Amino acid sequence: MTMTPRLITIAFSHYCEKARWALDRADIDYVEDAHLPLFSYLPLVRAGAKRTAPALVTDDGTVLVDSTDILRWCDAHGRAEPLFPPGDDEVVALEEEFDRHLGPATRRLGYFYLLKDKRATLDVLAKHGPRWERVLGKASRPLAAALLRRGLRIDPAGAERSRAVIDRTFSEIGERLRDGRKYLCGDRLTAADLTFAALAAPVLLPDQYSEYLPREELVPPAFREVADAYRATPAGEYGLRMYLER
Ligand SMILES: N[C@@H](CCC(=O)N[C@@H](CS)C(=O)NCC(=O)O)C(=O)O
Repeated sequence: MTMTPRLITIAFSHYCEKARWALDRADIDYVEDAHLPLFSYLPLVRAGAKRTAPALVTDDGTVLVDSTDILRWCDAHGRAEPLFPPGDDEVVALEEEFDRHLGPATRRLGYFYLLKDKRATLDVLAKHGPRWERVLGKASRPLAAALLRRGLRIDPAGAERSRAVIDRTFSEIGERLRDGRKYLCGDRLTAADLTFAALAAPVLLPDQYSEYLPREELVPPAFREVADAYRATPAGEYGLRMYLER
């Protein structure tokens, strides 16, 4: 029996955004099973996945527990040009590098600014996931924020380290783009481009990601300032350009 693939997510997670982008691009029919942070554990464990979102339960019941595996599955089952062109080791290396370093850094910096602001946090928590999670998430916001802060080491020193990782990555990508190329590898979008743009989204705040962000007027000014600075860099402009093609 085949079923519609189910993507289990933390709705606003950038790794989940990466998976959604690949599935949408490959024109694959799927349903999103969206949750709030921490509440995501139950459906993930039930599906036999790891604790991290996203996980994809495919049409034959296979469970993919990592966003990179989901991208590869899209290549095998979708209709788009492959995100991993056969034999292109550079795409593989860049994608892996962004996953390991850029993703955790943008997540920490984004949470650092978001969690300080109660109204902005509540706005994000109110948008997706089952109603009971949103009600409970709202009521337990201080506890949930404390757990996230501890679990992800979201503090001023951590934020500074993450900022340095993002700055380094952005300047390396800026260097790469200096010869005027439109994409990181070759002349079309690959997993490297998609992964950079999705994982940079928490600091670029692309319009196309706005349904996962606090409403414009609730974005804390310090957060907006940081995002504006990243948006103005060559790597930031390029990330936003990838989003225009999303
Ligand atoms: N390598 C994983 C990372 C995914 C990841 O870090 N997901 C986060 C959300 S942004 C998560 O589910 N965290 C919950 C936890 O680690 O307990 C992937 O690419 O799928």
